Amino acid sequence: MEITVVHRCFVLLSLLCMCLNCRGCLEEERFALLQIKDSINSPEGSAFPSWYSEDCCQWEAVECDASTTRVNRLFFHHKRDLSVLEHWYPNTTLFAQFKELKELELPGNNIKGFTSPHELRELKQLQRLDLHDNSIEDAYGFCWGKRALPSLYHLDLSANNLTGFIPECICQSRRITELILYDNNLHGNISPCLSNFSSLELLDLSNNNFSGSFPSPLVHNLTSIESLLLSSNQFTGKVSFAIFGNLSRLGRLDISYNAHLELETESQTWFPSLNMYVLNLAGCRLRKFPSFLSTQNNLKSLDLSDNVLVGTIPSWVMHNTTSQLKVRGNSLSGHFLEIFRNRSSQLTSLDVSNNRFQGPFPEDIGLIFPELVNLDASDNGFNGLIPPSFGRLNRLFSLDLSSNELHGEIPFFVTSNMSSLQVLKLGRNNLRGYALPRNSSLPEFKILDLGHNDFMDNIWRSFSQSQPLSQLRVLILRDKPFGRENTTGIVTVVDIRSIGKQSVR
Ligand SMILES: *[C@@H]1O[C@H](CO)[C@@H](O)[C@H](O)[C@H]1NC(C)=O
Ligand SMILES: *[C@@H]1O[C@H](CO)[C@@H](O)[C@H](O)[C@H]1NC(C)=O
Ligand SMILES: *[C@@H]1O[C@H](CO)[C@@H](O)[C@H](O)[C@H]1NC(C)=O
Ligand SMILES: *[C@@H]1O[C@H](CO)[C@@H](O)[C@H](O)[C@H]1NC(C)=O
Ligand SMILES: *[C@@H]1O[C@H](CO)[C@@H](O)[C@H](O)[C@H]1NC(C)=O
Ligand SMILES: *[C@@H]1O[C@H](CO)[C@@H](O)[C@H](O)[C@H]1NC(C)=O
Ligand SMILES: *[C@@H]1O[C@H](CO)[C@@H](O)[C@H](O)[C@H]1NC(C)=O
Ligand SMILES: *[C@@H]1O[C@H](CO)[C@@H](O)[C@H](O)[C@H]1NC(C)=O
Ligand SMILES: *[C@@H]1O[C@H](CO)[C@@H](O)[C@H](O)[C@H]1NC(C)=O
Ligand SMILES: *[C@@H]1O[C@H](CO)[C@@H](O)[C@H](O)[C@H]1NC(C)=O
Ligand SMILES: CC(=O)N[C@H]1CO[C@H](CO)[C@@H](O)[C@@H]1O
Repeated sequence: MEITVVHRCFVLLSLLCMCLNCRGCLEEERFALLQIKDSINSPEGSAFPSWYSEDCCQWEAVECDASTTRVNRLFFHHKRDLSVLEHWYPNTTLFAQFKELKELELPGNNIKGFTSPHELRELKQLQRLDLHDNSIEDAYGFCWGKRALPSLYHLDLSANNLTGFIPECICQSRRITELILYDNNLHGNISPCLSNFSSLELLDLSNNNFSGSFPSPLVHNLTSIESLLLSSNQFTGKVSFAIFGNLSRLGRLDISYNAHLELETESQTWFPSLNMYVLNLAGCRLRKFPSFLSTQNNLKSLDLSDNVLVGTIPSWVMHNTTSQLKVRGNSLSGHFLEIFRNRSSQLTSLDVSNNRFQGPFPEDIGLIFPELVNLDASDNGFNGLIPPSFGRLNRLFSLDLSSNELHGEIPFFVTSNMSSLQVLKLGRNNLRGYALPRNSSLPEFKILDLGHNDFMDNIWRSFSQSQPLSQLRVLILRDKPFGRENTTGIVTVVDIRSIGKQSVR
């Protein structure tokens, strides 16, 4: 009797174990993962130390389908030990074991190529392949043929070492809607076959060496495009903005910094049906603020740097841009901040540097830009005092007012109330008084540039009377003497962790 009970218990337990096991991962998938672990750690490395339990679905960087318990997502981000200089050549046959794999992410693993790359064709369910930030050279490895990878919609080969032309065969993977190839060495004309990709929603070819005339016919055919990023290439020619006018889904456009591109925005009085949120037209030889911007009410980020804009910033540009505005490197002038009188802005980043703006900063600047994180107003003709209300900008991370005509003292609140400030550049002005007001407290401070001013105080005394600047890494004081000490000609770019204890000369 007792024996039967024990026996029954044993049978039950065994059944339970089998059941638990069958809910775990497949043996062949577990085995493949362990082989991948060996290979990513070869010849040395310590990735995935926790991979040993039975159920590989519980392992780090592995996800399984809840019902089939088959691996459906692998995300090995920066797992290969980069001190091992040898490249990794993953054996695609191992990955082909995961028949239900939907997402394969291998960024930052020093991959130069694959062994038997064509095996990836077995992954009929693969939707996303992310190989960002590796050293892959051969784009032809991604020619899988017409019917292969029928589910793949996202291919990211950015920040690799791809050279040559975009292979035509990539166009055979018709389902791709997101093609990301920025930061490579691709060159030549953009393959015309891409214009057959009418389903493309995201195309990012920035930071390559594509040349020839701007691919207007291609743009015309990308009727589903939402993000089109073609900046920092060698495209040439005169382009009318009208070519983008019919791309009704376009939300993000960047054609900045192409070699000889000249963008024409005013050839017709027309207001495109676009509703853009990011528009980067830096270095496009614009002479005027594009008038169509006055109807773009949802712009978050606008970059018109390094054009040939003159006059002042129109109020509709200031008011309609809600997060980032850059107009660096133009010939803009006037008192553009006047338009904010009694209004506040949601901008988090404003770069007006290297222009010809003048006049004082408004007294209530701290109320105008309550959200500001970065302000660069350097290389202009701003004058007057630094308003103490800067001290209200408690999110400000970086403030650059260098190379202007500011005078007076640094207000105490600027160096005591800006709890997030890490970078303060006030060099090349006519500031005087204490280099750092007494009792300054800048807990996050990392970079301080005070050179070329008329501070009377001994800089080290200023520092010693301030709260510890424990994070300070770089201090720049140039040319003009500080106080009575003979420090003329000093150029100090130092890593200071113990300021006040010793003086650096
Ligand atoms: C790739 O993996 C398969 C399956 O384990 C194996 O048969 C093959 O020899 C491997 N290829 C290389 C080049 O290591
Ligand atoms: C990129 O490829 C070139 C040869 O085409 C090679 O000289 C260079 O070292 C490679 N760079 C990297 C980062 O692998
Ligand atoms: C576009 O696709 C069609 C049909 O597949 C093909 O005949 C044509 O050559 C393609 N166009 C380009 C520019 O590749
Ligand atoms: C643009 O698309 C149309 C229809 O989809 C096609 O006939 C035409 O060849 C394409 N243009 C280019 C330049 O590929
Ligand atoms: C880019 O292409 C031009 C020719 O179009 C060539 O002279 C130049 O060396 C290339 N630059 C790089 C970084 O490959
Ligand atoms: C945009 O569409 C309109 C009407 O459909 C058409 O008249 C115009 O030529 C198109 N513009 C471009 C640049 O294709
Ligand atoms: C701003 O508001 C003040 C009072 O709150 C008012 O005197 C001034 O006229 C207003 N300025 C502008 C430009 O509306
Ligand atoms: C100091 O910052 C706080 C917000 O962090 C602000 O409410 C206060 O007005 C500021 N004080 C001065 C004098 O700017
Ligand atoms: C600096 O702090 C000390 C002690 O906290 C205080 O006695 C002194 O008045 C403060 N000086 C200034 C200028 O705020
Ligand atoms: C400052 O130092 C320089 C070079 O070290 C010297 O030529 C000059 O006479 C000194 N000036 C004073 C005021 O000590
Ligand atoms: C969101 C926003 O501020 N939209 C403005 C854009 O500019 C036009 C013209 O100045 C204003 O009428 C909108 O209110």
